[in-house]
Amino acid sequence: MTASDGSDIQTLFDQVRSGARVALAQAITLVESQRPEDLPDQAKLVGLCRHEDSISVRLAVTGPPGAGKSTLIERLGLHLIEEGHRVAVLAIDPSSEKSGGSILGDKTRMEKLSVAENAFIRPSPSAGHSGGVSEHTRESISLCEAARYNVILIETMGVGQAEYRVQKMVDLLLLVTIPGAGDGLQGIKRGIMEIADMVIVNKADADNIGAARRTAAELKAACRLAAPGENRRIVLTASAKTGEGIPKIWEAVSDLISHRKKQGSFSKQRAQQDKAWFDDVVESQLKRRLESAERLEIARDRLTSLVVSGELDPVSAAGLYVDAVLRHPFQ
Ligand SMILES: Nc1nc2c(ncn2[C@@H]2O[C@H](COP(=O)(O)OP(=O)(O)O)[C@@H](O)[C@H]2O)c(=O)[nH]1
Ligand SMILES: [Mg+2]
Repeated sequence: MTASDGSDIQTLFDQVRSGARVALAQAITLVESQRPEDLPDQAKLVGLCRHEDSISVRLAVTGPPGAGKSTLIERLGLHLIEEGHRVAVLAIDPSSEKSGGSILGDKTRMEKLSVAENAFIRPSPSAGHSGGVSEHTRESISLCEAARYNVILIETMGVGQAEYRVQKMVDLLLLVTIPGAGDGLQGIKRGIMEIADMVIVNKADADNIGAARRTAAELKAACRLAAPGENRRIVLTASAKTGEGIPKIWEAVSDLISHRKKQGSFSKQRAQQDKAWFDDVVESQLKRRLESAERLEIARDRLTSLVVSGELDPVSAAGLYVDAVLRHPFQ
C-alpha cells in the first residue's frame, strides 16, 4: 500500500471505523508489514486509532495445547455477543503452523463465532513468533478497538515467553488448564501461575467434574501459598463443551476490572503498557531502519565475517559497527 499524502490511510481508517471487516483485515495486514516503506502509513493508522475512547477489555487466554482455549474463546465469545458486546479474537491458527502444532487434533476453528455478526476473528500463523503473539499484536488490538470491538480476546500457546509478552498487552491473563494438571502443578509452569489473573480448569464435564473440582481446590491452595494476603487470583471450573461456568468467567472478569478501575490500577497498567509499547517500537524500528541501510549492511557483513574468522573479537566489532551507524545513520 502506498499513501504519499496519507489520504487513503484516512479512507481505510474510516472503513475500519464503520465496522467493515474486510477493511479491518486489510489494516491489520498493513500494520503487520515488515517493509520499511510502510512505516509512515503504519504510524498514521495507529495514530488515528489513538483518538478512540477506549472502553475495551483486553484478555489473553493461554494454556497448554489441547486445554480447550479455542473452544472456550468461542463459547465465551458467543455468550458475550448475546449480552450485546462486540468481540474480536486474535488467535493462533495451528493449521498454518509449519511444525503442525495440532498435537491433540485441534479441529476448533471457532466456526459459530466466525459467522456471528458482531465478531471478528483474525487467525495468525504462530510460526516465527513465540506462541502466537506477534510484534504487531498491540497495533492489531488498537485497530480492533477502532472498529468498535469492545472485548478483545487473544489466544496464545503456553510456550514460556508468550505469556510474558502477551501480559504486556492485555488487562487480564486467563490461564486455561485441565483436571489433573494441579497434581504438583505438573503441566503448568509455576511462573505462568504467578502472572495469571485467573485460572480456569476446563473440561469440567461428564466424568471429569469431580477431578476438576479437586484440581481447582489444589490450585487455590497453591495460589494462596504463592501469594498470601491481598491476592485476588481467581480459580474457576468450566466446560467449554457444555457451556457450564462460562457466564461465571465473564462475571469474574467484569468484577475484577471494575475493582481495578476503582483502585486506579487499571489505567495505571495501561499507561505502563503504552510505555513498554513505545520502547519496543523504538527498538524494532531502529532495527528495521538499520537493516535496510545498504552501507551499514555491508559494514556489518564485513565485521561479522571478521568475528566469525576470529580476526576480531565481538565486542570490538560491535563498537566499530555502532561508530559507523553514528557516522552514517541509515545510509
Ligand atoms: N470434554 C471436553 N472437551 C473439550 C472441552 N473444551 C475443549 N475440548 C476438546 O479438547 C480438544 C482441544 O480443544 P481446543 O479448543 O482446540 O484446545 P486448544 O489447543 O487449547 O485451543 C478438542 O477436541 C475440543 O473439542 C471441554 O470443556 N470439555
Ligand atoms: Mg487453539
